Amino acid sequence: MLVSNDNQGLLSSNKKVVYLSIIIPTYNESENIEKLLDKIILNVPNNCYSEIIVVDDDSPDGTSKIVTDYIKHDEKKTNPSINKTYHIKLVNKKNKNGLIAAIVEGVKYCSGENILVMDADFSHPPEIIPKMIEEIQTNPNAIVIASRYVKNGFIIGWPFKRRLLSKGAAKIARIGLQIHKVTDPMSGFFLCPRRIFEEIRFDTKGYKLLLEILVKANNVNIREVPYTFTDRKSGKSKMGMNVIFDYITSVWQLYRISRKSK
Ligand SMILES: Nc1nc2c(ncn2[C@@H]2O[C@H](COP(=O)(O)OP(=O)(O)OP(=O)(O)O)[C@@H](O)[C@H]2O)c(=O)[nH]1
Ligand SMILES: [Mg+2]
Repeated sequence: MLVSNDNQGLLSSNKKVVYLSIIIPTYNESENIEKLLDKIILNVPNNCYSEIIVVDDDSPDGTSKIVTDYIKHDEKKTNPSINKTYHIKLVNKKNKNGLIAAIVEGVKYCSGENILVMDADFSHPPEIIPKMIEEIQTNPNAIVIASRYVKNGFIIGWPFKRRLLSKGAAKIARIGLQIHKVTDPMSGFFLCPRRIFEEIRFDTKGYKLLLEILVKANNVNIREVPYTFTDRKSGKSKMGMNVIFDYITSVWQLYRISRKSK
């Protein structure tokens, strides 16, 4: 469990302490993961106890070895007299069966009260994490979504075709699944109470876990935080025809589930 120690002035701030688990699914992210961990540690506010859980599907580029070394080095460099407010875990999966499966596996290792999910490729800027935490503090029963499509949200680096595809897919989901209030239901960057994950049985496969949460979660509020999505600069995208096919299949599956529950 995430245990509280107060050696870094953590409880001296007026804000309530947040117990946070951050899940980062990785596949061939050797060029990004080290820098990303540095950035997350730097940006998580000091009223948080956090655990960072990297879920790697045995990436051939050695991502998990980099994380293992990072954890060892981090343990050595930390002054033992200072109680750390974060720790890092690596979950090494042996089978690659998609992003949703990786996140769901990561949830089993979480002990934080709240779970934040983000990509490893710097499309999701760690600088937004404090704003998302502020939102959940004022609204503990909310799903806090980092959104590209709410006012002041932007996308940098995507060609017109990719933007169109993303906007079109979001529209299909919003209309078809009746989640009109959410501007970015396909965001992969969100924060919510752990209980929401525990109450849902995930049926879809592929990429869009938030969509399934939005369809199945009961009695939750939605908060959206604008951010600028930047296309990855390092490593390879896993986006392809199979991702599009999985998306269509899961929207259809969720559509049938939402109709049955009415
Ligand atoms: N563990 C695991 N992680 C995955 C898998 N597929 C993708 N990821 C990770 O999930 C995150 C999102 O994947 P991306 O390839 O960036 O996919 P995307 O963001 O939809 O596509 P781009 O916009 O092209 O970057 C990244 O951190 C990937 O490393 C998978 O099968 N298993
Ligand atoms: Mg990406």
